[in-house]
Amino acid sequence: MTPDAAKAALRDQTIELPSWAFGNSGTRFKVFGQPGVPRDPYEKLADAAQVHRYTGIAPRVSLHIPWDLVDDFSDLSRHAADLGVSIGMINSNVFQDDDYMLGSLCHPDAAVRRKAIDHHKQCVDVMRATGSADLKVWLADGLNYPGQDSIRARQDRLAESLAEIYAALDDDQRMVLEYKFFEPAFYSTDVPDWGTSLLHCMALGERANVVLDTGHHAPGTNIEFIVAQLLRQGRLGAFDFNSRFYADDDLMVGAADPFQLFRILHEIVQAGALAPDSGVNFMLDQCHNIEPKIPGQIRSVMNVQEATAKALLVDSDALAAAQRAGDVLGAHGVLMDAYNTDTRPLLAELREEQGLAPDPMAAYATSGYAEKIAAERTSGAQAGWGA
Ligand code: AOS
Ligand code: ZN
Ligand code: ZN
Repeated sequence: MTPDAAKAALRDQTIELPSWAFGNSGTRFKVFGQPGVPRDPYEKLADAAQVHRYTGIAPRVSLHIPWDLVDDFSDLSRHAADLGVSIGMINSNVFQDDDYMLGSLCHPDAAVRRKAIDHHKQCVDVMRATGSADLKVWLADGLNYPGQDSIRARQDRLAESLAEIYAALDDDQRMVLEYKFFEPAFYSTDVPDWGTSLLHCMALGERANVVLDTGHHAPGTNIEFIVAQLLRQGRLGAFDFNSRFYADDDLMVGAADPFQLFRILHEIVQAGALAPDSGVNFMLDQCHNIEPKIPGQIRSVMNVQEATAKALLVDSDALAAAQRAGDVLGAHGVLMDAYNTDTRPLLAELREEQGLAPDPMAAYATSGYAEKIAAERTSGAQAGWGA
């Protein structure tokens, strides 16, 4: 597509930010605190709004319950609107309570399953209060040892629990189910892959779709194939974008493998799934352990935007012609020409047309916001991972 057509498509793109990316995070070895870290969900939204302010394409913030629990969610929603953003997906959390040691929706004890189902119903209430359209479910459920529980019975319990949660949704609300091949369970995870997620979603109904977290696959997995397949079925509900070198590293998207990100976005563009009404929510799921959080999010949004611009610049007519002709190297060359295009000048131009600074990283760095929050947020505990 031409640069002008690419710019038109880029104007419609939106990326959702995770509230937890703004809190302190780390590994099991150490959590490094940073100055100015948000002390509550209100301050997380304020920081997320900075990312939108400088990039212009990050207007929604995903919440995690209970990390982002507040007394009045309508008030939090109004606060978001005042800041120029809105509340996106509501993530449930059934992995941090002692009761969930052996699972949540798949747990052998009906009382624990009841607790986990009721937590999801509480999340649906939060969706009603915030106007959020999507309930995002990721489960830590699984087994560490063969024989620990029945793999098959756990799938039956999962289907039953999910059906009750799905039935609690309003007609205009969706559920999205995230898969992950391992961690924290090391032998067998209950929703380990896109096939399992898709089977449960298909049994639930049309308003249940799959979440693809780019860090949740075995090394070498062809993620763009999964993207293409889910799009064919109209079942790709959302991305959790991040980068991984080894496991679920949650590093900045596009940092480890920008070519993979391009290949994923090429499938999205080919399927016409970039527009906001495509049903695919482009979300980041990252943790900034050693880099500053707000610029970390700005960089990530820009990485997705740059990869999208490259995917839009693919000469699809030339590509189709080469593919029809069986011209292997020609077709590959068309794709690589787009990937090797420097899209930064085009994006700088687009931002200027939208009244934004051409370089969001530089604009944020000179805004004084980082210094202001470091000076102001000196009392109280940080909110974030595990808060
Ligand atoms: C966990 O590995 C998943 O990526 C989930 O999306 C999770 O809810 C999120 O990363 C916050 O911990
Ligand atoms: Zn995720
Ligand atoms: Zn993850």
